[in-house]
Amino acid sequence: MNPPAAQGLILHARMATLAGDDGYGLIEDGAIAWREGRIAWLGSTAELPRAFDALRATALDAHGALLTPGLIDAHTHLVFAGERAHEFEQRLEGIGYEAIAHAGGGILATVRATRAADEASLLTASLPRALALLADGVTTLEIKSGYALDSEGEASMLRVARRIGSELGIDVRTTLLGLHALPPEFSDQRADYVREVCTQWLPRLHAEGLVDAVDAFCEGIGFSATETRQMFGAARALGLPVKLHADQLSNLQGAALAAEFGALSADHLECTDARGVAALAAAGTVAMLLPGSFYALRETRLPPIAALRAARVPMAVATDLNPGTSPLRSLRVAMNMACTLFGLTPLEALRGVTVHAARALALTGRGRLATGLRADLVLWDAATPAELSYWIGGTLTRMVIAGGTRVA
Ligand code: DI6
Ligand code: FE
Repeated sequence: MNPPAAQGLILHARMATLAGDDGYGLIEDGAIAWREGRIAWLGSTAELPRAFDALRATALDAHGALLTPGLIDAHTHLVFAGERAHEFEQRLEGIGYEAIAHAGGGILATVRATRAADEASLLTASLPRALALLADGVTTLEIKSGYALDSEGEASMLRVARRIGSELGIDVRTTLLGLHALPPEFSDQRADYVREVCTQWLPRLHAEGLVDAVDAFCEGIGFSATETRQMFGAARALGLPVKLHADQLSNLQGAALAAEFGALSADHLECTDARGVAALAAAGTVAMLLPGSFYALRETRLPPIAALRAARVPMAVATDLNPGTSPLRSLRVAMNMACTLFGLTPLEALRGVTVHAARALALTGRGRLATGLRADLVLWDAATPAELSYWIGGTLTRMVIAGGTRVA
């Protein structure tokens, strides 16, 4: 027998619908009804149609609390084994992130730990991180591979990512990040590694249904623009969307490269220049801001927020949750950092984890509250939308609903 259809009704909420091109789209004293996992009606509680009377018996009275769409964390690396607290200590002693990487630490330290873990322990290690995001209001989550760097291990990471979605009842989008670091067995054989990822792993993992998009770490300590281009060409040939770790530690013109391939998003952008901003604007590529790594690395170069804003480039905000540069388990804290460190307004931060984050994952049916969209909803212990960026830490969610079903 089928499980009962995911339906429900919330009354007397202050709803930030984020409908429209700007603003919160507030509905005061609002009601929202959903059936079969989709929003069936929303509007003023006083105007709720009789057709929804049957849902009234089990309706929830929000007593004026804030209701928003489920949050979307569109850039994470949360599947991995081990931790890198020792590198945190090293950086506090003044050793740089790039120096640690050159000495065999950094991403490759997590590769060693992840390769040593079996799939079950990888899931056990990763689930609590996803759960922390969920408890904080995240109902859609992107997870990248890139800590196994061999074909079978990357497949395991992506399967664990999918499994996290089914275990927690939230939607997980997977990204193949084969070009994250050069694995030791390929040192001095860069070209062979890139060719293998493009011509062997990608088609295979794609055929297994494990890849929703392709990413690369285009960086001095990562992969060059030429290598990234090769990867993007292979992805586009399979019809897969691309995105890019662009211009974080150095300006390799990653933003322009991402735009050239019609990337969904260009991520980081601390070193992006005017040319990169113009290219993003022309291509309609989302600027994915990751203040967690900026904070953890104690960066001083800010992404070009004013230029992005002026060029009307949509700005998303994500945690970049990873063991090295952003051990950040809360998307709301990322929103706070986006405001405090990058100068976003709380409105921009909220649109950045809803409307614009949905766009960065090519998901059109969520990120806002409107009839027909997925019933991904969060009821908050807050009265105003700015509070979501204002409070730092602690739990603010009262109820989290994904696809019409309560998940937290
Ligand atoms: N994303 C990444 O892939 C790298 N930086 C970032 O923002 C590094 C991840 C790591 O050090 O494990
Ligand atoms: Fe990242």
